[in-house]
Amino acid sequence: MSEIKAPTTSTLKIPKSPEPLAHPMQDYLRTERLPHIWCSTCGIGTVLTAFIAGLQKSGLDRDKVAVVSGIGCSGRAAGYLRLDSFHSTHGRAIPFATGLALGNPELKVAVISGDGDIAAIGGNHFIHAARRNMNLTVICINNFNYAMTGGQAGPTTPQEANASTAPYGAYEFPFNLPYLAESCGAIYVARWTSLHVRRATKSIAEALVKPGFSFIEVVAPCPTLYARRNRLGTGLDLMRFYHDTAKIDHSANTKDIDILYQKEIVVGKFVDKDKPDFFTNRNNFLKNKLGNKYIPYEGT
Ligand SMILES: Cc1ncc(C[n+]2csc(CCOP(=O)(O)OP(=O)(O)O)c2C)c(N)n1
Ligand code: SF4
Ligand SMILES: [Mg+2]
Repeated sequence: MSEIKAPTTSTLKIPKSPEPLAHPMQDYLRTERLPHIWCSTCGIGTVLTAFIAGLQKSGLDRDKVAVVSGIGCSGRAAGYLRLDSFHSTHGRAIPFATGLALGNPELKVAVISGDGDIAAIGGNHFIHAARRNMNLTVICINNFNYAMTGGQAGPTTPQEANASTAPYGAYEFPFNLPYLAESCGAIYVARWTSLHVRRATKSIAEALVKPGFSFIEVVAPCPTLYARRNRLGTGLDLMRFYHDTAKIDHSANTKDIDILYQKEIVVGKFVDKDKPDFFTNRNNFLKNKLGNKYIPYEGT
């Protein structure tokens, strides 16, 4: 019987590995920070993809764009972006972003953060930034819970949904975020799910170039906490659910689009109107009062 020889490095033909393909969005990502922290089939990465695509589509000069996040799984979004981006503190993304916008009116400032960050601890900042028509685009990734800290119920948890602090189901009345945003004065309001990547991308591109306060809610799966606790399956199962139950209705009245537990989700661009943004309003008002004595505000 002939002896079988193990291949040596001289006999073994190792195919030359092709050059690794560059990720199409690599230029916009801090790749040195990867791998990211998000769980498999989590929806946050999809929103980040939509944001980068929306930014590219908007035609804005990326050197004049800043992105701010708060704390939470969603709050990690800013840190992965190769832009001027800030991972601020819980609930304080909007005031931080407001400071940037005030300091440099040439900047387009976007906030990407979670439902807890924006609507609970940061709720007060949210309503006042919308009221002032501050020049911000706020993107809220709504996964219906405080994911990072263990799946507690938050201000958007639908009634009946189970959460670590609501073992018999949530009973509080949740916020309808588009209605809240519109009521407070937002000039652009849309809601999508993480399945609607192209539509969310288009909304982000539109919102980014619109002066004033724009708001986009993106409903996204949290498979590890919200979905597992409610036995809803993986993120893919939730994407199937969005596919089967989301209804696009741009003409829906925001007051009618509450999200009920595992029921139809109305999505669309609900508000797109013009109103003087914070700077225009301030300058017009004070110019009117003070005449030539007034020096228009152009940043610090
Ligand atoms: C002042 C303060 N309070 C509480 C926390 C704890 N905390 C960290 S993340 C988080 C919840 C984040 O929820 P959400 O904004 O919905 O983001 P998600 O993790 O769901 O993406 C909380 C309560 C904190 N970091 N700082
Ligand atoms: S805990 Fe939920 S929200 Fe956080 S990364 Fe995992 S799946 Fe995403
Ligand atoms: Mg959340």
